[in-house]
Order: sequence, then structure tokens, then C-alpha cells
Amino acid sequence: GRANIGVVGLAVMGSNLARNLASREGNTVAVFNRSADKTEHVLEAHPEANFVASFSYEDFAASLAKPRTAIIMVKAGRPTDFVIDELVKVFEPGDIIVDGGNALFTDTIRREKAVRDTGINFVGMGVSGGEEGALLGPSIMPGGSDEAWATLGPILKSIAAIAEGEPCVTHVGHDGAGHFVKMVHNGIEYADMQLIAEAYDLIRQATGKTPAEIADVFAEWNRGELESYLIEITAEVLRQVDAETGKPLVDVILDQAGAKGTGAWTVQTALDLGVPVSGIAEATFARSLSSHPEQREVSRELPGPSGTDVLAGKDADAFIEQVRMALYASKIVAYSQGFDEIRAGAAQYDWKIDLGAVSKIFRGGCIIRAQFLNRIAEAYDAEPSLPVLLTAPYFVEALGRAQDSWRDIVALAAAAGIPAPAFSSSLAYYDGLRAERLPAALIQGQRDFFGAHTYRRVDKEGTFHTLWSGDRTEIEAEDTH
Ligand code: NBP
Repeated sequence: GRANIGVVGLAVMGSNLARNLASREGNTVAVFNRSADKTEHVLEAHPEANFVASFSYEDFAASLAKPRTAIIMVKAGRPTDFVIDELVKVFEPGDIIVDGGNALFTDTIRREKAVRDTGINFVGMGVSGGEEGALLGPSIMPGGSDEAWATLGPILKSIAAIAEGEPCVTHVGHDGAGHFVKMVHNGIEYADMQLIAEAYDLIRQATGKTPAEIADVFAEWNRGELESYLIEITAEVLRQVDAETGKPLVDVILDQAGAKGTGAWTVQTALDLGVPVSGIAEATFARSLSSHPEQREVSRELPGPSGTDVLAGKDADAFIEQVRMALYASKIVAYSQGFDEIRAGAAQYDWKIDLGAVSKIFRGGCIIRAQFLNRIAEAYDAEPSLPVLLTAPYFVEALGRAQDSWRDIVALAAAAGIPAPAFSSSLAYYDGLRAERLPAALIQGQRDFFGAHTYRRVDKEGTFHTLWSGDRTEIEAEDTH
């Protein structure tokens, strides 16, 4: 019989997704890979799977029932364009091409437009959860048309992760909305990881506990409000002992963090949208800083704090609890900023994104899966147009509980000379939002001084300019800026 769904690209992600699809009742999965050896390998390794293999794009199209639905899982960028071009040649109007790779959302918007002109549906789909997620149930973020979703939805619901009885997939919005949300998911992931790393570093430096002992701290945290996949794996990593040296593995891993670019995309996009995702930005920059050994080498002798040792005589348990509070508060900020970027992206690109539904599909399958996301879902359920997530009652209460500890920890990190960029920038963001008056007023004055950029006043309507190089009287100006 003909296949009801197809997969192009049988590297790790594609082959696992194809196996996941084939494991569901009623699915026959058409598979195709540019190089035949990968296809043959997949067939040999998984004889039980209900696959129909093809070795050309023509045969692949012929093996699919209409309307044809195919998921592309190839390297993002040029390879994806190449495969789309080939599929467009052999598919027909009404068929559905899905890109499940890590595409930049602006590429997805461009591709969707181009493919739509042929009458074929194009769906950009974020897939999170890595290899294991693809096989056992990822978090899936499809964009594209309502028509495509009608066909695709039931298939995706059958392969997605399940969180509290609900499949971790929702039709995020049109064209590039799915890939946009996947991008921000990755940005939040960067922030969450950096915050955890800062918490570990502070505990280690302040209490002198070993990585294995700190693993116990994280395991304990994972039983409370911080419960999440990232906290769980942090305990695993910290507990790991290097077989070769007998040292904690974390002490033999080179301290230079890599990145594949989605954090940077999230920050670049946020800059364009004017959304202050400072936690994500700091996390991305912290990876960059770590990856410049030549700069770190020449900077090692820079003077550090000259005062007394602020870390001496700390009560370890009390300190750890303060760090936990600081981590929780900073995490609330990071997610609030990420969701703010999604909200702003939706406004800019005309997507109707249900932020509560997005938080729910993050609860399973993906890297940032956590209990915490239920709180976000509740916040948006209660107030769908909530302008700042962290002002939801639950978070206000949590921040109120945490903020004194958060301030202590940021102050202590600064006094001790321990970098905590994500902790401290999150706190600065929080205080920035809270501020009755911001020094932005002074900046407007400076801008007016050197560039006649004008300003508005607190006490009356209109736009004004001071004649700085003249008699310094104020005139009402045309609002041109
Ligand atoms: P890769 O990103 O390593 O891509 C390898 C696949 O791309 C192979 O099937 C290869 O075919 C195919 N390909 C290339 Br390269 N150029 C091609 C072309 N011109 N025409 C046709 N096929 C071409 O695979 P992956 O790690 O499985 O990831 C697949 C996608 O999923 C990527 O976009 C990735 O960013 C995304 N993703 C990955 C993860 C993860 O955890 N790894 C998670 C979420 C999303 P060949 O066998 O003939 O060379």
C-alpha cells in the first residue's frame, strides 16, 4: 500500500522520527535519503518498521498516498532549499511539505511564500528533544496553514511527547511561527543552562563542596519548584567521574562552551523587535566569553576584589537556599523575557499565538521541560493578553519570597569577584521594570542635546526640543523621530 506520511533525510533525527511515525498504528512511512547507504542501513537496522523506501524523489512521491505529506529532516540552510525544490517538482497542489529542521524563521517565511505559489502547502516545524525526543516523543511546533494542520495535526499528535495527558504539539501560527517559537525555546534553554551553571559555580566557590556533593543539592532541588529536565541532568553531569583521571568529569572538561547559533538568532531577533531578552543575551555572551582562551589568558592577572574574603564563614545550607531562590527568580525573568519575545514576534508577523498553549507544549519532550511551565500556562489561561509574564500573581508571590536572597547573592558574587552575568542582569531587568522613574529621561535629554531628537514631557501632550546651542528655551517641535 501507499504510505500516509514520508520522511526525507535519514540521519539521526530523520531516521528516529521515521521510526517514531512507523511505530504508530496505521502509519506506513515513505523514507528517502540522498545517499542510498543511509536508507539501506535504516531498513536493515529496523526490519520491523513499516517503511516504504525509495531511491529517487520521483519514486518517493509515487509511494505516498494523496494528499502527499512529507517531513524534511536535513541540514538546515542550503540543503533544505535543495530538497524543497526537488519535492516541489514531484508533488502536486494540495500536497504538504514539512520542514522539521532547525530553520531560521525568516527562511521559513520566504519558503512558505514560494511554495504556496505552486499550490503546495509548506509547513515550517520546530522539533525539540534531540535524538531521543525524535524517537520517543518530541515537543513539536508547527507553523503553516490551517489546511495543512488539518491533515498534519492528528499525525503529529500521535508521535509527540505526552505531558499530563496532552500531546506536546499545537498549531503555533501561520508560516514561520513554529520555527520562531522553536528559536525562542532554544534561547530560553541557553538562559536556563547559564543560570544553573552560575548557581553551581557560586555554591562550589562559596562552600567548597565537591561536584558530587553539589549533584546531591541539584537532585534535592529537582524535588521542588525547580523540578526540570535541566536540573535533573545537571545532577547527573556533576556526579560523573572521569574514568581516566578519577577526577569529577566537570573538572576535566574544557571550560569553553559551544553554540550552534539559535541563541544568537534569538538575541538578534529580539534586538530587531526591541525586546529586552537580557538573560538570554547574557547567556549567549557568556558562552562567547568562555570561548576566547587568548583573551582569558591575558586577562588572568587583572585585579580582583581587594577586601576581606566575603565568602568566609558562610553557613553552607543557608547559602545554598539563597542561591536556589536567586536561581528561581532569575529563571522566572528568563521565561518572562522569552515569552515577551514570542508575544512581540506574533505582533510583528501577524501570528495568532496562544502563549498558554505554547507553554503547555514545552512541558514534555523538549529540553526546557519543567513543572514550572504549568504555572506559565495558568498565568496565560487567567489572562491571555498578560503584558509581562512575571506580573502574574503566582510569580509576583514567588519573586517576593525570593528577591532578598536574589539581591544578597548578586551582591555577594560582585563582592567576591565571581561572574554571575545572568543572575545579575535578570535582577537589573526586574528592578528596571519596577522603577517608578528611569534615567531614560536623561538619555532623552542627551539625545535632544546632540541630535535634536526631541522629547515628550510628563505634564503635557506634544513633542519638544530645547534650543541647546541658542538661548536654551524650549520650543514645540514636529514629532519626526
Ligand atoms: P544533519 O543536520 O547532520 O543533516 C544530515 C542530513 O542532511 C543527511 O540525511 C544528508 O543526506 C542530508 N543532506 C545534506 Br547534508 N545535504 C543534502 C542535499 N543537498 N540534499 C539532500 N539531503 C541532504 O542531520 P540531523 O542531525 O539528523 O538533523 C536534521 C535536522 O534536524 C537539522 O536541520 C537539525 O538542525 C535539526 N535538529 C536536530 C536536532 C538534534 O538534536 N540533532 C534537534 C532538533 C532539530 P546524506 O546522507 O546524503 O549526506
